[in-house]
Amino acid sequence: MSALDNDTIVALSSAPIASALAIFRVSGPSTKRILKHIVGFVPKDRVSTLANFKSSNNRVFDKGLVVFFQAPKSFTGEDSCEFQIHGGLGVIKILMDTCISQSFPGKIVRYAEPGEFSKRAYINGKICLHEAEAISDLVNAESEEKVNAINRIINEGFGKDIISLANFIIKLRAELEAHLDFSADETGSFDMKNFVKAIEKKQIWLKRTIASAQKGKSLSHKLSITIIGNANAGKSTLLNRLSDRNVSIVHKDAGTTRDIILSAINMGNLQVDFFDTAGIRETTNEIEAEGINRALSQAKNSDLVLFCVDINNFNEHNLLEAKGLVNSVKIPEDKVLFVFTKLDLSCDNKILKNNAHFIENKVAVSAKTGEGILNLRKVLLEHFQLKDSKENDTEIIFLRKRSIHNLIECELRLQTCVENAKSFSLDLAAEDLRLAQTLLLEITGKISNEVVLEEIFSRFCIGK
Ligand SMILES: Nc1nc2c(ncn2[C@@H]2O[C@H](COP(=O)(O)OP(=O)(O)O)[C@@H](O)[C@H]2O)c(=O)[nH]1
Ligand SMILES: [Mg+2]
Repeated sequence: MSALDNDTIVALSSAPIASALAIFRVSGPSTKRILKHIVGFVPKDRVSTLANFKSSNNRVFDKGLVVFFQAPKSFTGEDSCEFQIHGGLGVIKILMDTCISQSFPGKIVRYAEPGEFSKRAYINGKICLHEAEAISDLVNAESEEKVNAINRIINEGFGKDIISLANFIIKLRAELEAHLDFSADETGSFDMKNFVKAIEKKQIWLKRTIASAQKGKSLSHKLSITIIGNANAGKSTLLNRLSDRNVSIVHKDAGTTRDIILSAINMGNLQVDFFDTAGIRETTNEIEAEGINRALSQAKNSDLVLFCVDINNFNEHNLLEAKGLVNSVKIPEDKVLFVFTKLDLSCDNKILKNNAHFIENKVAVSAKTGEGILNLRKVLLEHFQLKDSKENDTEIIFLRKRSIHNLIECELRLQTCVENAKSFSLDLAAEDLRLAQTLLLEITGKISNEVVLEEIFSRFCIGK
């Protein structure tokens, strides 16, 4: 897939399953020819038109809507069209074959590669690189919160802000280089204070943007939370309570759960995978031992671990043992939340109060009565820096790792630039500005590298 590719690309943009309707997309120089063959004419630009669709052997195979987009006013910037057809796999296949049958030497019509429509839109200057990524993320977003955080990137001027910051840096750099190249008589003396003040103002914006993007990180993938703890601590009961249904078997006998039980739970617009696991204890039973190994490795690979401890069996020794276990399998302590269970059986909270100083991250619940469950949900959402209500999510933005990395690096560059300017090392300060500017332009794709582009677009959906 090169920038000079003159092929016409076709793809099914909706899911490849039998459905009522499907959307089929075409983009490239042969679009009009394909339309003339299938529809019999080129529909009016941007007007949804009802038509019969003919196959390569001139038989009507479906009737539906078609929209033609004349270049450059299309998503890709090329001539393109969209067919709205019936979503049967047979109909889809005939349309696809008919398009491909219009391929001739020098006028190739072929299947699109993943992300190729977006890549063409980017190459033709219709969208910036970070916007192409955001559109792909939107296609894969599962929660309303993530959709909002992505739209803050697409619709709320993030790209403009980045470009205006880059332009600002270019201007500062030009001024600085003038001081380096010409004498003070020609340029006036270097106004260090104002220079530093101007950069520090931009650093404030950058830091705020980075913080918003860091918050959005927890939306980047489905979160996973693993429930571990001693046998009979009430882990399965807790999973059932959080799931609002009986997912996992609960029994008074220890060692009931062995396999890992998954329950996908909606929390404040977030999808979280909860895993119930085998209770940890000394055992000679091979199957149970395997269950315990799996529990620990699942815990290690999760975003958070809920370590259940029966509050009525709680003592300092138990706790040290639990902490030792967590350390031995190399789960960082800040990834562990201790959950004291069976609160309803404890006559008072003295045990917890007296030992509170041993543990930082803790909550107490009764999975049986539901006491403390709301608080647990709140603590979990807070841990991921999200709120149950939507009021406070306005500053969360969703950016890819590469963009967050560049923003952080850019801010660091500006910081060193300030330091260099303060010590009047103007040549070093100018170099810092050059690097900061490059980092920003990489975000929007104004400076790009073919290998990076291939890597980015190959992860998109086909038809996008
Ligand atoms: N009273 C009371 N009993 C509980 C609670 N949670 C679990 N249990 C009981 O403790 C036993 C073990 O529960 P289970 O969820 O299977 O524990 P697991 O081995 O950690 O999965 C069962 O008899 C449960 O009914 C609770 O919050 N209160
Ligand atoms: Mg269990």
